[in-house]
Amino acid sequence: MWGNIRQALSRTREALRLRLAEAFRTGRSRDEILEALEETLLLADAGPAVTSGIIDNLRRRSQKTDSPEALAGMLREEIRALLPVSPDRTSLPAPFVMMVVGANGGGKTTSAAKLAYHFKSRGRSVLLAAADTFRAAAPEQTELWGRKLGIPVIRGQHGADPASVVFDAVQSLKARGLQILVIDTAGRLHTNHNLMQELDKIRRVAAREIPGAPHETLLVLDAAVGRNSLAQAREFLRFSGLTGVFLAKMDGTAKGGSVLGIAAELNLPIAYVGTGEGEEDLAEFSPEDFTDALLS
Ligand SMILES: Nc1nc2c(ncn2[C@@H]2O[C@H](COP(=O)(O)OP(=O)(O)OP(=O)(O)O)[C@@H](O)[C@H]2O)c(=O)[nH]1
Ligand SMILES: [Mg+2]
Repeated sequence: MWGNIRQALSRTREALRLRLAEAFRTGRSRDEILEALEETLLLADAGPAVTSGIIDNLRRRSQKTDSPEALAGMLREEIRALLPVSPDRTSLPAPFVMMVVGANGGGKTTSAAKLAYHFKSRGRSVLLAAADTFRAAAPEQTELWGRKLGIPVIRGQHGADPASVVFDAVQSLKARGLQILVIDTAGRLHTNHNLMQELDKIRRVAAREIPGAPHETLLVLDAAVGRNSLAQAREFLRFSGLTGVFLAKMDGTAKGGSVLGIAAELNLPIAYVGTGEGEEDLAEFSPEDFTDALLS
């Protein structure tokens, strides 16, 4: 029913499979293998720093054993070790406030709806806040999701202060005794400081009403943008106390290797992966599953 990482990575795996088979072809020398792997990792958008880190480690570790099988095993270990382990999100304490942030069109509203539905399906009571008061029709988009998924939505008027919508949503969460609040926010560019500060204000309002809130702030990144989203991600990290990444639209790209650069260079765990446009197209990210899906 729920999407899975393996299926979402099919385009990436397709792009890697022949190259990996070629790299590890019997009879190749260690240097030939390493050179082919380096090209493959760069092609998969892992980025120069992560790629040279992996290759250096493989070179060092393969002094004694350099069979293709041994190198393939080491590659798997190196990739796995780069991915920060995500905290277990199966039994979140209540009340729990989760916020999604990111650039325009990255997939925030869809991902917020998927998250709300994900928790609801696990028996939690959920509320959605449509705190994107900037883009016309944004609150309606969240309301549509709410109606479809049977999840209540708190919204504001177009142009209202998003922090006031969050204030209302937190009050409603408490008054109704609901467990999890998922806040959708407007798309913004990392270069726009006013909008970045608005995120800080939303956070402060939430924290005043529920200590520790927002407990989770996920940066929604479009997987197809790959490494080009890194500069943007760094600014969000600075302003909004990110706790993880929601990598949306993984199903539409062969650049799945960008996960490695994003996770390692930001030192942020990937929490979830978007695997399609529907409410069930969400996968919890696990470094093991990702590595297996990528390499086999
Ligand atoms: N294939 C696929 N499409 C997705 C996924 N997540 C979102 N989308 C699509 O991406 C488009 C933009 O999604 P939104 O959720 O509206 O993005 P947003 O970040 O809220 O956009 P703004 O509010 O305008 O900044 C929509 O057509 C979604 O259906 C995903 O995981 N896979
Ligand atoms: Mg949106």
